[in-house]
Amino acid sequence: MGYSEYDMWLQGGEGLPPEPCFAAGPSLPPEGFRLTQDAEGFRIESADEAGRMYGSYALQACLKLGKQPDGSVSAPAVPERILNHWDNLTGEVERGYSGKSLFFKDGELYYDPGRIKDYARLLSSAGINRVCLNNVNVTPLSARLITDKLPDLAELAAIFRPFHIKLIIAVDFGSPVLLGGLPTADPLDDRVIGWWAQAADRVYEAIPDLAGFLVKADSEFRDGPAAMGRTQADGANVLARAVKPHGGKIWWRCFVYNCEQDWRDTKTDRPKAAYDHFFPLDGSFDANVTLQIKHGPSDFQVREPNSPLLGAMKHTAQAMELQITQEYTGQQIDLYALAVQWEEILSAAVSGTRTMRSLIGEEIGAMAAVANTGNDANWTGHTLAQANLYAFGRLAWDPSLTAKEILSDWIGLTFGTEPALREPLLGMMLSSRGTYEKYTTPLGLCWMVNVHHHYGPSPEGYEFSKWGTYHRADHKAVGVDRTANGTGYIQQYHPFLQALYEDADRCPEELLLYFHRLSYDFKLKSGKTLLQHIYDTHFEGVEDVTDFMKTWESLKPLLPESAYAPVAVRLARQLENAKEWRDVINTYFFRKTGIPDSKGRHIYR
Ligand code: GCW
Repeated sequence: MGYSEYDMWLQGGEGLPPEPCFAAGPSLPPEGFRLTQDAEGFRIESADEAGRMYGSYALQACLKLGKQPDGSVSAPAVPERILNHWDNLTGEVERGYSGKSLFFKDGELYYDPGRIKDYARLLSSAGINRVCLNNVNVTPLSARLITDKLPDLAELAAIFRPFHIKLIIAVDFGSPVLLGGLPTADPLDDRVIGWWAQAADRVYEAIPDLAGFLVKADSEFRDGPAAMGRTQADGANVLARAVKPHGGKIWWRCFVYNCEQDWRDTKTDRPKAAYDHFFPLDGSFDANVTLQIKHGPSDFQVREPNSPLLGAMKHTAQAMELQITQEYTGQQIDLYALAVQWEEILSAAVSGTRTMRSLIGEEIGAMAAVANTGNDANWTGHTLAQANLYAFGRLAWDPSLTAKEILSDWIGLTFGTEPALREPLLGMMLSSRGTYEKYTTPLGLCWMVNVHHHYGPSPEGYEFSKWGTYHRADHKAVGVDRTANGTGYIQQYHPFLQALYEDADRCPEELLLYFHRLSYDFKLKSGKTLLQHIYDTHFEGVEDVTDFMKTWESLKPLLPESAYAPVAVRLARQLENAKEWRDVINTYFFRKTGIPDSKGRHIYR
């Protein structure tokens, strides 16, 4: 028997229906399955072992949710559904809010094999099939995962393998120097080409089904080809050629920008960087290179437009990168159901006729996301943040799902289908993203966070820094003009979107301050001024959190104490955070403008 049957029917315990019948479905797509039910029982058809496993999970979910198998074929929209851990070998997790690394400690691989097996099951049950365990910011320690740490990594790969999950390794572009002792990492140097080929041979001998390497190059002080006068394509291709004989791939990140900008420089505009660097290179990447592009042009902010690079390159494989870990979205203290934001991202237009969703499985051939898991007992710190991991897997499999469907399933599978619990919790989770946006940075304002750790408000924390993240608020206006008269960023979009974004009266309001510099008395569709809208949302956001607390309290009798109490503690912390944001942001704008709240609420002086 394959893994899936074993897990489900022999370990599953009492009360399960008879073992399903597994049937070959040679015409079904890879990893896909068809689930049916007749008088004999359940039947799972699939063309391969992975399909049997996913079909078994789907049946389990159906039974738990009280749904009937509908007999349709379920198959993933993209063949690679990738999780990126930002775990360091020290055991620390960059932007991690769920404890320490599940895989590493004190410079070594260190893990509980039973827990990793549970984790592999967890990920595969959500549809995830590729995992990179180490941080894209590769340290000298973790660079050695492709040398002396390789045998240990191979043991971990073996735990993931039965769950149809392949590993990816994040590598340092400077490895030929760092590990190989070469004088250069120049991708066109024969010694470097040879070094990477040998490194790949060694790695694939240890882990023959490794999916490939992930690279962050020329980004935030990482080594990269630009420093050697070479292009991003030169850099990616040297690695691609090394892994190609083994069937491997390269995921090359596009988060390349100038992180040493001078705030006085108003011409350089960070959101333009990815497109400027990569679009001209369309067609020069080898076929086994995938460019991994963050969904937005800034950096996982609460509200950004979609990256104009996604879908723009017609001859280059692309992956969309999302962030499950809540770096800028409440750090797993504040409730934030990312499925809502991701549904918006996928539903947004990329032209007059297409949405981002329609590119998934076409121009965008893979989905990747930064993990939110760690060694906390509940995996994700905030129990309700588990829904974010689940949502990523579900959306990567089927981008047409709505946030409501996904969250409703998650609540049903986690806490049961009792409507008295499910409906209020669903309502709370669905509104959580809007609430967070209200009390932090509405209208696409972005970047008013505390520096370094990125939790809590600091309106000018990044205003005079080198990171290229400015809102340029003064006493009259706020926002960066990204129109043709400004930085010209909007011109990177399809003409349909250019027309929409250029005009402040037509621009989607939630993105107004991303694209425009507007005076505080600019009138919104509601008739309110921009400033009054900012005041209002900040007061409302705090009220919303108070409502979340009441809702959660009302659900106490229906929840296990182990779920209830820790979330209640986090909601109380969220309320403090929301109040801090409200007061700091409202006071900031009041001090800039001297204009009071039209409703006379208290704004600190
Ligand atoms: O947002 C920034 C984060 C960094 C991260 C970087 C990236 C891994 O603050 O912690 O580094 O993005 O995506 O590479």
